[in-house]
Amino acid sequence: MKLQSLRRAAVGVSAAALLLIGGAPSGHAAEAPVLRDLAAAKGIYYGTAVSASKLNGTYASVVTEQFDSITPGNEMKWGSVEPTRGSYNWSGADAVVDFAEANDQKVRGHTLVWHSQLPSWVENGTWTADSLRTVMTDHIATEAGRYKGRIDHWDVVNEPFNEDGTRRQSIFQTAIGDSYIADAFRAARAADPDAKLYLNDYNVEGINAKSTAMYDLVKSFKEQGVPIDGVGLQAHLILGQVPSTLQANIQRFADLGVDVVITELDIRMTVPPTEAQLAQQKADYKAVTSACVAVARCKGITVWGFTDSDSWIPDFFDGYGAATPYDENYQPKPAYYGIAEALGWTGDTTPGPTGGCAVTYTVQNQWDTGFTAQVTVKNSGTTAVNGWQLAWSWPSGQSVNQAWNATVTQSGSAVTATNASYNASVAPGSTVTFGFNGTLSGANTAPTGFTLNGTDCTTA
Ligand code: 9MR
Repeated sequence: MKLQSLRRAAVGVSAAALLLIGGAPSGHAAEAPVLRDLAAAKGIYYGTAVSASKLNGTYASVVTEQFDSITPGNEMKWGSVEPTRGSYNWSGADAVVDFAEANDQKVRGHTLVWHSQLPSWVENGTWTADSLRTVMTDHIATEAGRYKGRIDHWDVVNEPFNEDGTRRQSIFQTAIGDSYIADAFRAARAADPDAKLYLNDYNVEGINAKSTAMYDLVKSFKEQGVPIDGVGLQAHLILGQVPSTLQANIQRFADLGVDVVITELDIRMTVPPTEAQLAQQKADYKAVTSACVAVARCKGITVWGFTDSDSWIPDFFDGYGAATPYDENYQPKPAYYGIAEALGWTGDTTPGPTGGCAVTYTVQNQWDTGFTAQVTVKNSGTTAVNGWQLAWSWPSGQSVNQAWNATVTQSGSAVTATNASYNASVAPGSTVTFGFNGTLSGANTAPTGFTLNGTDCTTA
């Protein structure tokens, strides 16, 4: 609790908000899971890529609350830090590292050597093997040296393989040759001996030609004493396509004597998402997280952006999106609960709103034997409700026989109204309305004591 308070204080969350976030002030509202705490209890970290320019407000609050590792999405890339030769811009990278230290988070440095987002003076330069090797190792010495002791992992070399396992013909490969990767790792070790050094790539999550090429390279590095500590499996996945060999692949790298981390997890789908797609995404996030938890040398997971409002997917894949665990309004999606469940959380996956709810119950029409009622439920809390059940008890023998905008069931005097597919989500401050016809046996006393997903609501 002390640690959490410090985290929250560090981003300036008010005392009133602290009460709402940390506690369950109304009824028996479920406590939202905290991924970083759940992950720590399993011996791993849970991280997110961040954009330095967005590290304020709600975005920053969620990053500090939920994650214990952050990765700058772009700010440490060569093109960002040295756009023209010899002229450096460390502002974004510094901001991310400073933020992490203020919030008790580790930093994954991303990335020292990559074919993409290179400054054009490197990409389009005329190089000999020696001249480019020197420029590359100087760059590593400068950047990894600047952050020496402050970076947990470095992605030393990113995406060096083609899909068939051959080497990508990057400027480094074509100018320096196969040895550039080992050269880069040696330079990184010299620059920051305490940072764990990673080789990172995509489409290497399952066992395939590309991941086998990575495996073979790591094996040869271990045999030759080239300093490597781990491999990063990016995991930019498609809905419903978590590779069945993910855990076995993690295990085979672990067996080589290196750590494994998931570095850029996202799971994209066609948009707008349906409830069924969001449920599948939950299962997929849970499966990836479980595979990591199952292997001792799998040290952590980073999602590539935690909110759908800060994800690269819509810009790169036409018609796809919704790839992260939070929606565009920072509300947790089912995927978030899938992660939490894989980390051992056993709470309610459809908690009531933190901060409460308010019900307005109106009898609109009444006759001898029956009546029509309308129920409006307001989410007066600070967290979204995704899927809801409103429960109450009849005081004078009424029963429901036909409902609209909800499915209503009754057992004895206990009534449960469940959302329709189109009104499952209730954002903070919003309302949802449904109605029904009931039958009477005498009086028509209005019910009180409504609960929304177990949270007590006030009645108007
Ligand atoms: O998230 C990054 C996005 O903002 C950039 O536009 C993009 C440019 O290539 O790079 C994204 O991050 C990439 C990461 O550095 C390496 N693996 C693939 C990621 C998604 O493209």
